[in-house]
Amino acid sequence: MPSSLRLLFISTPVGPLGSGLGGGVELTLLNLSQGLRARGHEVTVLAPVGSSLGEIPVVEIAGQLQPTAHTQGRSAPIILPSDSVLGNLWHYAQQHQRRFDVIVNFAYDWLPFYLTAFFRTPVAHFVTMGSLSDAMDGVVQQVGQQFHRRLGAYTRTQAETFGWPDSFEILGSAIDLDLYEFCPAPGEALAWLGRISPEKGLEDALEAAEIAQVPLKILGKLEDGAYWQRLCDRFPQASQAYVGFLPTAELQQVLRQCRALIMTPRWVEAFGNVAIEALACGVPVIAYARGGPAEIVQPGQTGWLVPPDDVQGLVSAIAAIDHLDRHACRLQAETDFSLAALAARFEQWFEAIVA
Ligand code: HBI
Repeated sequence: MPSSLRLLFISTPVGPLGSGLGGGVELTLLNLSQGLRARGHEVTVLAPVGSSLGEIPVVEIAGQLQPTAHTQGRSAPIILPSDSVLGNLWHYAQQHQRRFDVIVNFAYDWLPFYLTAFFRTPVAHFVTMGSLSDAMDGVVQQVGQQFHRRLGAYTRTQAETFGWPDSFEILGSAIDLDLYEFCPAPGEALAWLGRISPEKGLEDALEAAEIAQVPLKILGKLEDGAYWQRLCDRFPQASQAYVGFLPTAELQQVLRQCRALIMTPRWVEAFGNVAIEALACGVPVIAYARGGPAEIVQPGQTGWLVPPDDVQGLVSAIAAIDHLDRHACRLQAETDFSLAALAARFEQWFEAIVA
């Protein structure tokens, strides 16, 4: 049994854990903390005030939330609000670093990467999105060049967006499969799941469902109100299709009844946790062949891959859902995306860093 590691996980500064603002990172942090504690490691999580993470204890840090990186442009300057929670998180880490064997950063922000060289305790970075800005690319590359095996990513496609994928450990993702109940016989509706924000391309799913004359259920955090208003103006059925931002238990109750999940990412989705949530319920995935979903979907078995931004391609895939095998979907989730598999991959990464 490998020795127990003392791990400090530092969360995203864009919102408290549980608010949905942190997107996939919230699920990753919860699943990883649970999986690593089950393997006997000591996990401490640092996050903004108001955070909750299941039964995992969280040290809450005050300060102003960070604006989201995914809405800035490539040449966006690095900004830090006054009394930034990001700065306060890393001040706490600096003060307490001796209590830990590895400090793991989950923020997609410049400061933690820049601070790597200033810490005695090894700092590792789980990169949660693809390349978004020149400033971030620069500091991520700096860590990749100055330190060995300190960068982790969900998928190789995501790592490739930075241009030097070999510097990244590819760690995939996972979900707690016990929370998702297989459904052999779904209803009529399709599902769309995710932060309602332009880079997720919800309009294509609405258009494809309209053409295919199939009902669509929309679930997720209503992050960009103006964007949602534009969607409702263009698709009057959108507002009653919106089910809400549900906790996992309720979410999977709706998701498992659906014939397929539609994923329409405009950007390189780093992973697409929603894809494995669907597979765990036996729900096949129809996705643009872009980013993480392209590495998850097994075409003709557990879903269909569609040329990016091709709405007609989505319609054809919707017509071919019945060729897919719902049991194969659940099986893939159990084989590749269990908590135990994820924790083992991260444990291996941390052991290599500490060695
Ligand atoms: N933006 N500045 C910033 N920092 C983050 O950690 C961050 C973000 N935008 C989105 C985000 N994290 C999460 O949704 C990731 O899971 C994608």
